[in-house]
Amino acid sequence: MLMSFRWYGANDKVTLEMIRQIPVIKGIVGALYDIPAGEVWPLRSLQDLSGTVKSKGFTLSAIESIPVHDNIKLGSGDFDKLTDNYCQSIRNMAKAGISTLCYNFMPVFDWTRSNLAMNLPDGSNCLSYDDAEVLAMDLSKGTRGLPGWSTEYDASDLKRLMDAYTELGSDGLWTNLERFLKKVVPVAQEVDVKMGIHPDDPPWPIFGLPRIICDEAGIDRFLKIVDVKHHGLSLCTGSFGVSPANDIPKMVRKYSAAGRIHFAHIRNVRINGQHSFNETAHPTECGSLDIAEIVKAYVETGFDGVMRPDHGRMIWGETGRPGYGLYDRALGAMYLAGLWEAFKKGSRHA
Ligand code: CS2
Ligand code: MN
Repeated sequence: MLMSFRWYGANDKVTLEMIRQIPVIKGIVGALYDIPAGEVWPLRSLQDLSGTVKSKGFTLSAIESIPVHDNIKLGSGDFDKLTDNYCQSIRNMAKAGISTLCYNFMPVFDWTRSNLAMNLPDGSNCLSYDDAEVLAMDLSKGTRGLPGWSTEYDASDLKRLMDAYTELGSDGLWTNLERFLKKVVPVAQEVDVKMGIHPDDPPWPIFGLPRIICDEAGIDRFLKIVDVKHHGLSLCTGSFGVSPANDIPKMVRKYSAAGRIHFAHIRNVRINGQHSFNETAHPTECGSLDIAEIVKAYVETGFDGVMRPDHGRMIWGETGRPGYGLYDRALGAMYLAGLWEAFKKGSRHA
């Protein structure tokens, strides 16, 4: 297992020098942030990123994420050209020595929250989600000013996209995912890049848009599309875990034993009601997920992929990118590494 930390590049307030002082971190999860969705990620830029990370003593353990262009998800327009570009980005990743790729297939919106700084009783703050608040958001002016959306759409683009996905529905989205994977996965296999899809976050449809990677049934269907090892999961406990029906330790056991988890995102969440939750500190006692059982499942199935603490709270007065401050993620990494060491010493994989 390679304990890693997400880093947003030269503009990140959390620097590689800071990350280096978290004793357990060996890998950096990075991305290029100046390439428009759909274009090839240049070899040279990937090599530069990898070189920067290496010069501070880390491995560039994963790319999170190469965005999948909406025309791929919609199966429209320049689908073939965009997919060829995606394949070329994967080839370039391999040439730059990067082994793991995280991506997602969520229509229009990536992760969605109603509050990016919900106050907790201990004085820290965290990301939270409540269906009623999300559904009350006014999308008629586009996404500007709404919490968390990295891509800004103006009103007419947003409406056009949302109408197209609504018409497509989840069957159409599955078809396009299948078309995409049948072209991309053979390339990933050939160049030995492990692909892990990130689940939909939250794992239910929002604004009537289809979402398909939400539970075990969805994962089973997904993995069968191309039944090879390089086609797998970025299993995010906090994304799947806000649905009480998802038994995360069981899912980890099943898919890790099958060798299909390449990237483990670990974060805890507190479920407050139907489609309502907030993120919490990592330890089991802080939320609704049994993080110790989850790490145990990884250890006992011999997980050898990339692991990272996922979103943290903002603590000790820190401000910055919601979910991606330094302090709480560092505490999370230490906790996960402690659990890992303890279970490893007690298991036959020691
Ligand atoms: C999030 C996502 O849960 C998470 O890790 O921060 O934005 C995630 O990076 C993407 O959905 C992966 O494609
Ligand atoms: Mn995640």
